Amino acid sequence: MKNNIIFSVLFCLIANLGFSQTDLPTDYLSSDFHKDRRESLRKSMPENSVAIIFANPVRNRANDVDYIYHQDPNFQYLTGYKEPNSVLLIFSEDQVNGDNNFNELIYVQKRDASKEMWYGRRLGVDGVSQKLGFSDVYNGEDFKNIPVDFSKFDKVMFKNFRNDVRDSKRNDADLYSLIEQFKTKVSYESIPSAIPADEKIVEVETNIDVKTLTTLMASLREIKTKDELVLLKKACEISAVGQIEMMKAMTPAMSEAEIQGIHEFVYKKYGVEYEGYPSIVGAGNNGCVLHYIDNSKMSAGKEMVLMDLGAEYHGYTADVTRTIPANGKFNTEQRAIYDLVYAAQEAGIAKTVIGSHMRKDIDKAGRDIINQGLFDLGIIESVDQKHLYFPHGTSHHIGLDVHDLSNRGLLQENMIITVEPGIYIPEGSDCDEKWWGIAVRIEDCILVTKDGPVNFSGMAPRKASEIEEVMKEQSILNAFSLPVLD
Ligand SMILES: [Mn+2]
Repeated sequence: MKNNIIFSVLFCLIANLGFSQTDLPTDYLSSDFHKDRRESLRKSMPENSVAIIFANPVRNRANDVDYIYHQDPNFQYLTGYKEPNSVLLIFSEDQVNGDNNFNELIYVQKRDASKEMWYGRRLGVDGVSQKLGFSDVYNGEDFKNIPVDFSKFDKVMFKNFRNDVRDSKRNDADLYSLIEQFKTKVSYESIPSAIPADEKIVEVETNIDVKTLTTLMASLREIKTKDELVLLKKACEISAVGQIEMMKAMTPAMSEAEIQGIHEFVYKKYGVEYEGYPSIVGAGNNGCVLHYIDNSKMSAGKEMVLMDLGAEYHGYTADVTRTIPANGKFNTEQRAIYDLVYAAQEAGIAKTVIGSHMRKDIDKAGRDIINQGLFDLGIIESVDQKHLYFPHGTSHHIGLDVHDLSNRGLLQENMIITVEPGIYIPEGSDCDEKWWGIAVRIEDCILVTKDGPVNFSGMAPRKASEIEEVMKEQSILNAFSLPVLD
């Protein structure tokens, strides 16, 4: 009882004084944007269907510390709600419940004075209805009484579960409970993919569909709206500025971690919330590990440093890579490989136009150049030789995910993709050892427009000679000296 009084007082403080939110960014996507996206999804849904989208789970880092929460991108796209433990339902047609008609429902985290004191403000039912523009909002604990009979729909569409969500016990409105309650309501145990392979003898009649929703969401998300492009452009430009500042600041004594820190410092100066993926900074041979995130080498020395980082601005992430010589000047071998990758990227960017195919056109254009070049340099024995020096594809969409959802058809206006050829020659490769430890990737974010490709990250130099010019500039960061510690 005493606790309740304390919490009530706290709640008033939190609601009225302590968390009055002022001086926030003013360029978040509006509730109208999210509402419009829900309308578009609804229009694309099959007749008599319902789509169910769950929030992302909270992930534990260790003991009582969780990883920073990141919303499920589909959920984010359709709602703008950033909290966990919630579920959204979108119906293809109006549903009737007594005298209430609805075509969408959202169940959200309940307000809780003590939790909010520790972890920050929750929007709650009122906040979600006022700020996010939903008219039918409920607390998660009401989900078990949802006024919906799922058996009457032709299709109940959701993304299949991975069964990796923790049960926090004691809470019947956490994500685990919402999912378990949902599974019971839709007779989830009867769908073929939920049954162990050796028991799949009888074809089961079910209205559950765990495939279509992803396709529908991809059709929406792969074409960016005007509002999304504003945020993506900003994310790309900030990432490019990070690259430029790092080119100026680079010295052979710098560690991979310090280089990472300079990029991320620039991001924060611009109000970026996160990195869109763990930052990759690999000097020399480390650059050959495609997703190298240890960033633990103590000094870059005479190597080239591959820097693949992306600012995530209001949910939208860039993906930009530059590879630069730590001492400011490419040596002969570094320059030969660099120029080859540059030529491949130029060819790929030129093909980033309406009607192109990411693999058959963009990737092929660059790969042909790289194969010919590796042959000319004597690194491979024929242009058709199978090799692992360019082991990844050239392009992917970017957006709320760094590898954004897409149906991978032909390019259309307002799609935005990366063009990122690379050459990686690990130590011990079957070629002259003068090439060993050279790794180059150049990556930009290219918008497809009626007037051809637009490079959102083009502010950061890509040409070898231009990189060397920028690296001659001084950086204020070189004067930043800290005490030596034992
Ligand atoms: Mn990429």
